[in-house]
Amino acid sequence: VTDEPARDTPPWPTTPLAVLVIGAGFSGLAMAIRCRQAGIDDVMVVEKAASVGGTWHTNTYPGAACDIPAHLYALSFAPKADWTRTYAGQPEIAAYLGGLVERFDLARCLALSTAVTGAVWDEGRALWRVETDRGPVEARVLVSGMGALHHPALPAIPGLSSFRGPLFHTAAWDHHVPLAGRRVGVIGTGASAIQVVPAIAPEVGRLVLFQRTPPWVMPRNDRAIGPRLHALFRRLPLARRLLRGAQFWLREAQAALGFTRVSRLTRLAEMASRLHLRRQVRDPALRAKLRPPYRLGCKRVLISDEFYPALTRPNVALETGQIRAVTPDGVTMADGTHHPLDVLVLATGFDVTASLARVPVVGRDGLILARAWGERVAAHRGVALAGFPNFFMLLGPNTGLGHNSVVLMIEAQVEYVLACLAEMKARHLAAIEPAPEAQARHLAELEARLSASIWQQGGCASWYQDAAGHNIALWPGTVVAYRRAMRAPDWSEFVLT
Ligand code: N01
Repeated sequence: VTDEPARDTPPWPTTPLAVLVIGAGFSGLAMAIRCRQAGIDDVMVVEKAASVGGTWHTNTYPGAACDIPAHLYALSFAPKADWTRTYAGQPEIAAYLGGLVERFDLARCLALSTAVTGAVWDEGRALWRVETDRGPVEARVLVSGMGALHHPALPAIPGLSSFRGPLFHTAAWDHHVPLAGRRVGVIGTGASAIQVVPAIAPEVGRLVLFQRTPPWVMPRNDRAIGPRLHALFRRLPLARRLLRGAQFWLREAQAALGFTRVSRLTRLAEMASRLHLRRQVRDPALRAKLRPPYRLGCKRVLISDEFYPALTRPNVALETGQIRAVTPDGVTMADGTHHPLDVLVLATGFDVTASLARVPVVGRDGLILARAWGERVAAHRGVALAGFPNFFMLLGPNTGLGHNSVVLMIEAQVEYVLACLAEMKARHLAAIEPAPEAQARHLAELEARLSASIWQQGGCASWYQDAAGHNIALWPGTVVAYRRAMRAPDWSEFVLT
């Protein structure tokens, strides 16, 4: 994906907007579309990249694809009949999101290549003063669609910056670097790495995969979806909805049956994953290195039919030792083994709290968001925060999913925010924010459920947790339960002024 210059930039607002949305990924685009459909025309989305798409614009690494079926990973009000595979690749998802701009006439409310640098709540005027690199803008309501998987986490490995060859993170893939015949190292074995490794293994001269913790991997069963089904889905939208419904309920059943706890289902899934490994890797020594030492579900469960076979290729080595240092010409292990490399890829994940922490958001009485989150990153129902009036987060704390499509969570949140906006209009409110007691109650309920979850009990560390071990990323229930809780805001949980 090339960054094209921004087009159709709307005139810069000189009077306060009704709604300003930060980020033009799934969340921001959904918010803008639904605002417009609800009759709120005075909405603008600012996006620092030159194109829409968010994570699907930036993550262009070879093999990038979604591990949720495409029909389920699309907005319910913007279906697409002709997804070409069960699991869509990054180019197709990026094109889908790009297509929403024309489909919903968003160009006039989209400011691309515009970075938000800070936002301050103006109590006297009851609005947000937002600074961008294009100038200031004011809005009565500020919505963050910045996402969590956004700022690359770079590993604290000694000597990293001394590496002489090309070195880049999966989320900033350098497509100018030729890989053919070269010695490539990949650090990490999460969702990004297991897609990159099989995609580049046939091309590179030698690939060394540095694994710290082996992932649980399940079969993927990806299939091409042909023109016949496309035609059927176009002629008979009900058929597409039935497929989406089946994909949804299959995943919901897993959560309802206890996928978020150590349960019988966990053991069954572990057996299925071990069978997958046994079928794909004949070498017992390699198999032993790939057996996870923690319970399935503790980290994100990965799906791939190509990852294990890629590791059995003669030009691929799995290194499970501890990395001592990166040197100018490769990676040295704690036992002294040295892997000479030409290119080093960091598939080391994301700093999940960085997005909002790096953009100073200052609420009532000078309260800085990063400081409000000092003890624990949290939000009332994952979307709003006491002390931050008229501020909403999409895919905020504890609203990610390990089992189903996050697009469904985003839609529930967008509708919740719209209900708040409608209430503000109907009751001529200047400001709305969660009551601290309601927020504390929500958090206590969340913590109680999380403490019994597989993510706390499964014996692993992951990006779901903060340094103190709190899971700050995932919703510990079904999507149905979340949607039910979000169907209509309970005004007793809010301070309305
Ligand atoms: O990142 P990760 P990711 N030395 O944090 C290792 C979504 N996503 O980009 O497990 C050595 O999962 C780390 O090791 P360990 C999805 O939600 C979705 O892969 O901590 N290794 C781990 O193996 C996903 O969960 C899709 O021991 C180091 C890896 O780096 C999320 O993004 C595709 C290290 C990081 O894994 C993040 O996935 C891609 C060090 N110092 C991403 N530091 C799809 O939809 C870290 N590691 C398919």
